[in-house]
Amino acid sequence: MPALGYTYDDHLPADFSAQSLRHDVRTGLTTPRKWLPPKWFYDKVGSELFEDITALREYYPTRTERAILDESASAIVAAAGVDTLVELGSGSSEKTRLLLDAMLDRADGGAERRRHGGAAADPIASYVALDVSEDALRSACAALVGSYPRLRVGAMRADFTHHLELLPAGKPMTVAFLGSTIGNFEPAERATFLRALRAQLGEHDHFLLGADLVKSTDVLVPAYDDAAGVTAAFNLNLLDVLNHSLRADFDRTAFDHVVVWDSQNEWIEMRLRATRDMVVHLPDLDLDVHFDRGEDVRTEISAKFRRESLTAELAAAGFIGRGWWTDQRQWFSLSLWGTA
Ligand code: AVJ
Repeated sequence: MPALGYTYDDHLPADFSAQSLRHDVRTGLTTPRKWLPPKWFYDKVGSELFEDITALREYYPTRTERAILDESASAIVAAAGVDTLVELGSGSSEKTRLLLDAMLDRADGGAERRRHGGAAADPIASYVALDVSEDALRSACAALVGSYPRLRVGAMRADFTHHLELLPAGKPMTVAFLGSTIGNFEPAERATFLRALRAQLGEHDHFLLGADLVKSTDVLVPAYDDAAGVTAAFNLNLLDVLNHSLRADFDRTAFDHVVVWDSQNEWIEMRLRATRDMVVHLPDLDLDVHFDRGEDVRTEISAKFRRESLTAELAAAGFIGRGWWTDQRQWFSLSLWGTA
């Protein structure tokens, strides 16, 4: 047992983030319809701003998902029969605690087993956190080790869009993908991701998905364009991330935070709109980027789902519905999927 109390496996090269950021920025800013992937929002400041977003009155997803977990974690765990929980994009692993509590309670129903064999501290369940951020992994796992003496905790630094083949095999596992992070994928990426995940799961494994649902634009738009301007600051921080990590010279006062509901695709788009003509220099990429006044850079899509179409997408990837939990207003869903 390592002194940390958790195992740490790094599957990414040390310069992974730097290299993929360079690649993404070059790709996204040299195309006629400029875009940047949302994963680069989450530097230290961006992660703090996201935490602030989750507490906003207008931003319902986090608290709604937590309310569903509060209500239904035991039912979910009972349906999945979880021994090993693997969480993709685990971040702070904060909401995960509700699932871990239910898992440990359930495993302890085998208190019998504990009394008759093994020391009191033998692990009765396992949790594997998978994230690209070493800082997030280490602080989340250290905190979990402190709170859950009977949980085996592992951290995997990996990118869930590329490294699903690294998922642990053996014990029946449930792979959790919470917070509607899946909404950041475009439909084609979603299909690829779901198939890749399905290929890693055995017949007793499950997939637990947190997905935000389609609802009135009166609710959706303010959730991404809050009155206090926290989401605007979160969006604009992306320019600071580029300035700091690529020595770019974006003037963040020359961009507006723009939120659009795309009713065709049923997704929210966040954009940064240039308020004047300008040239931005990215010396680390040996690149100058021209912006026209009024030109947009798409920084995020946040797709919203319906039960029927989600079920069809999951079925196309080889998953079968095992449970659907939602809040009273049906704003957010947690769904459990089996493989056989
Ligand atoms: C973390 C991707 C689920 O899409 O709602 C919050 C990120 N962006 N406000 C979302 C986000 C703007 C969030 N996800």
